[in-house]
Amino acid sequence: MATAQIDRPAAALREFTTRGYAVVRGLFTADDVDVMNDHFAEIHRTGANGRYTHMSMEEAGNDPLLAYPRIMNPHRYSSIARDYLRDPRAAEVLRALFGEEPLGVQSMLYFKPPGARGQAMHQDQFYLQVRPGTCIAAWTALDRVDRANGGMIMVPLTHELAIDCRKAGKEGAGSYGPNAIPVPVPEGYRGEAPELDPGDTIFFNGSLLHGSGRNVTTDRWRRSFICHYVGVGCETISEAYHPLVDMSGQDVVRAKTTDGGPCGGWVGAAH
Ligand SMILES: O=C(O)CCC(=O)C(=O)O
Repeated sequence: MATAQIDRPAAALREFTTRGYAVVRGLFTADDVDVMNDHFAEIHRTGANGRYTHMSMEEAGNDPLLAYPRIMNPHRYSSIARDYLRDPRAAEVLRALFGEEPLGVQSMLYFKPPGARGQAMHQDQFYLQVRPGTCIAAWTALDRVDRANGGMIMVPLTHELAIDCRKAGKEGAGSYGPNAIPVPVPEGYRGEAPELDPGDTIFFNGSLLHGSGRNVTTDRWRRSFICHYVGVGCETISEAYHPLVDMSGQDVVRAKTTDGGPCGGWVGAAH
């Protein structure tokens, strides 16, 4: 008897449209996860010709995030990261969610070792400043992820709300960086923490409120590869996201705005 094929992009679109985010199980294989983990460990070890720096645990005063800071935009110098940014399996889902061709604008690898602080609640569009429309993130688990090791907290339906624009510079409790902007969960909304296996990907709308807690385990890392995308119809985007990359791997030009900044980082402009 023939088994019914699951239409992955269509299922993701239904969930994404109604809730603001969709979990796609097994988007990447165990082999893909091994390739990514090995490659990002190599960047950490070698420094990628000065493009990535970190402290030893001793220099870092045992702060795991200083010893293992995130790797920003490895797709700009690593063909492995660039190939995963434009992976056909992710692109197929993104085409359904955007309703048009996607362009990659950012990649990040978070190591999030045991003890590492989480990321204050925020909306990505605050940083990317995409016009028209918004961005979509594809957040791929590279370890088994749950609340204890600092899994993502997603607040369904908040993608329908305006961007909460507050001034940067306030320390977010338990946050990655000193300049995080904690956005409170609005009344009537509730965060949820999807449990993920390595290779599962969360696709989420740029307006969706999300963040993560501290990794409170003593022995479980929470590595993740995160890419941000816009639709091909994007006209302007924050200057931190250039050049854009199309799904054939070519750089693409769009107008720059001086608003925004790297995701989760310093935003100089007052909003
Ligand atoms: O991985 C995390 O803990 C946070 C990631 C995040 O907030 C983002 O990609 O926008």
